[in-house]
Amino acid sequence: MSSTSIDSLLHENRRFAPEPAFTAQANATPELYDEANADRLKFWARQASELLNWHTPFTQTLDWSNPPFARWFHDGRINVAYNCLDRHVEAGNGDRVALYFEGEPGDTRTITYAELTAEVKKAANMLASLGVTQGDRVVLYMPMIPEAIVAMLAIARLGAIHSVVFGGFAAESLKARIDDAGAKLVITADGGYRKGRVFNLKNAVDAALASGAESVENVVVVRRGENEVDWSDGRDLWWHELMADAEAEHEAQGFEAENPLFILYTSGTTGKPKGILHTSGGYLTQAAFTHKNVFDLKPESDVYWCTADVGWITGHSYVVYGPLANGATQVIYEGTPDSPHPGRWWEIIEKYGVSLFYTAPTAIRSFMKIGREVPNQYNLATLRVLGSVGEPINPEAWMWYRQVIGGGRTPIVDTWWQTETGAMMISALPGITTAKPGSAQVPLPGISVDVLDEQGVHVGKEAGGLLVITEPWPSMLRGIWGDEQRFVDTYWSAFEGKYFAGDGAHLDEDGDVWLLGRVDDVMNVSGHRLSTMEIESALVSHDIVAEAAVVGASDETTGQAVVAFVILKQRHVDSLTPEEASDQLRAHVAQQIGAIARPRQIFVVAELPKTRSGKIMRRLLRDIAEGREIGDTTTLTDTNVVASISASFR
Ligand code: 6R9
Repeated sequence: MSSTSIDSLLHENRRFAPEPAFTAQANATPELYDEANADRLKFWARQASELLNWHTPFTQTLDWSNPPFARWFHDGRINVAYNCLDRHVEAGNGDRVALYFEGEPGDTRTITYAELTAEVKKAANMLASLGVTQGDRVVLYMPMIPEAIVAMLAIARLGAIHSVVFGGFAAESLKARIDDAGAKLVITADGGYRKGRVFNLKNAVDAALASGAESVENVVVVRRGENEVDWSDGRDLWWHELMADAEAEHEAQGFEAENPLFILYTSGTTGKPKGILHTSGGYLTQAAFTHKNVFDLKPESDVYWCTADVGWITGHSYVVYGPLANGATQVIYEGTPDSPHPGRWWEIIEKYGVSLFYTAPTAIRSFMKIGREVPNQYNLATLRVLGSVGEPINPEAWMWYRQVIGGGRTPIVDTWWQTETGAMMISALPGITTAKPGSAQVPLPGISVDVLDEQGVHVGKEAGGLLVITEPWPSMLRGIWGDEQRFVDTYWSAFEGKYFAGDGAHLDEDGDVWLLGRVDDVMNVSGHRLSTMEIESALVSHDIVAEAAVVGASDETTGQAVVAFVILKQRHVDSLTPEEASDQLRAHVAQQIGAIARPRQIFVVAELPKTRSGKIMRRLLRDIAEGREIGDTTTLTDTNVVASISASFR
């Protein structure tokens, strides 16, 4: 938490009151807060009953008798896929478009709720015929195509558990996740499009399975990239061939509200990613409630677009479950924002008349760098709510987003939440909240947060500390897959009975929350969570490295960037130039973890600064990586180390 960021927040005085015309038609009302404040559990019970369809209604809202293990609506029975599909068709909305798919090469598909329901029913029968049943884990490793959504919903329909692994992760990371989840099936594609080229996904699955992942019985392959793939007869099966033979009818069965829905791996402070476990009824309640009220969704008329990939939590809650539970019409786009031209996103907004748009600050900042001339060429007048997620949005990016993309009219909702929280927790409500650029502002109705000092004392107004969540919430994680103790230790041990989020926060004079970034060893690069430890482990796994330290240095576009400092093994010091070593190691990290983890810079150094107790002084390394004056070094064992590092930096 640097003092400069706190200062700049304190000087942000711009305010944007809601437009009366927006307020008059808004889904949210100020009474939502009153209702939730009066009786939080009754409030969530009402949302769960009104927003969702229950096979068997619940009678108990929350069982918190064994904290931190929560059970929400646990005696109710529900089918998540039925809520996202069949019930909209049964209500007469089968002809409404569910998905406008835009492939990167420009191919398109329009899929109605009736069509999506029919596909998911067939896919559920297909998976059942491969032996997938309640509680089984299925790993998805796919491009952003409709089949990814069909597969997720088909797995949910069977009461099985999906674990989506982002297609940018390398084979090693994929294997570790398949092993940890004990998946019996992998669904992938031959390849997907990115920046005008096909990237091969099937290869990585083959590599993962060649070196382990023995739980996997079959690999189902969607044809997308039409690239050559290796085939393992008996194990590998084409999606389209199985679907052609699948039965059309499938009746959705109700499962317990606490039936696991998915595992999603995310970076923590140690090297091993955590399998965050989410369940059904509570998760879907909060995903649907927040999507409806934070975006002011009018399912009959809005066109919604969230740019996240389904490999991330935002893609789970705000591409798949929230929008589809609410019967929304949405755009999904396969490729990158600037392919084949820098106006691609704005062209898509104009083409489909997108009205609700959800993206990340890193994307906004990269568009700012290109300039407003690009979006100005497109008609963006249909936009009426703009959302931001993934990292703090700096006030300048917020203003640009509102003025250049939102034409100075649209409310902006800066939504704070995490893989672990499952759904949005802190956000303005459009039409209700007077917005402050750069602040996520207020907990949503039914959510209780606080900012505490290290002793656990509330910090009061105009002060900074650590963000905690003080009451259980419906979409909270239910655990870490296979590691109960890590769940308790990571989130519930810092402050008695409270969830510790890992973020620093500041409360302003109104008590509004300003997020300040992670306080642990987790970096946030382009809105993606990466662990310093995980990248250090990858570096030291390379033969030439003796020791490595990784820091997140601030970066104008990506928020933070990975910067590594490595000490080479003696025998390589003279045989490799620092440039050669750096090139090899950057490629190695990309191959071990994925391209998103590739360090921006690697500095080959002779020593690393350590405290007397042997801890690497990351703060100093960050100072060096960001080109600042070196701070206090009095606890350093050898102050010359810093001088020699900064010398090699130049
Ligand atoms: C949804 C998502 C979670 C971490 C979180 C925080 C950062 C997310 C933010 C934000 C400030 C926002 N974060 N949204 N920081 N303002 N609106 O991104 O989940 O990938 O698990 O990351 O992202 O640091 O702790 P996840």
